[in-house]
Amino acid sequence: MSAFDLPELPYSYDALAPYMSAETLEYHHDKHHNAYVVNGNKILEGLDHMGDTLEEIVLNAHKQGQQGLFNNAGQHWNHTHFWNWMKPNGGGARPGNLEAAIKDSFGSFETFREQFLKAGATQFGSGWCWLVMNAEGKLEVTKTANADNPLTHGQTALLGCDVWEHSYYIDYRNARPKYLEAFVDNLVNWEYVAELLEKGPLKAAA
Ligand code: MN3
Repeated sequence: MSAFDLPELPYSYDALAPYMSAETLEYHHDKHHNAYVVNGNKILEGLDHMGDTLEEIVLNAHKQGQQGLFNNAGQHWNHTHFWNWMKPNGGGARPGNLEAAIKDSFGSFETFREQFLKAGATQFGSGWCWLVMNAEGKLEVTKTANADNPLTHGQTALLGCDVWEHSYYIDYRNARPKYLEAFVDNLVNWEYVAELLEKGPLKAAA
């Protein structure tokens, strides 16, 4: 991989309103995500080949303690998925395979929802909350700080929510729990989550 590219949003800037405003998406995608891409590319230029895929670069940066590269590559990976984890008129019913897996691991969707909201609300400072598939193939809820993500924990990310203040402060001010509820109930693209579940464990040879 020679350089990171900023992907386009899979919908228009105003498509997620009122749950996530055009102003939030303009800043979050055009400024924040773009900065991770630009800064990551600058760091990559000064290093030997770090990998062929973004996943390999994230994992190699983590292993080699390249913190600057890890922060930018990790956030590039996180945000590239984050845009796809949302859609206009999101939330609602889950595809059958996903619903069955959630019931199998959590007992009910409500239990998963509670755990996910709690993980996001209790992540101290900046970070992410996740629905992951662990090494045993079970689903679980986790949280990570800053740019960290399930890749470095040997888990497959199925869903992630950005709880950095830049993701919600324009629309929700300090009410992170309200943002998390809107994310799960009105924004999540469950079809994309089901696709990732179908793909199964990430086989990153890093
Ligand atoms: Mn962000």
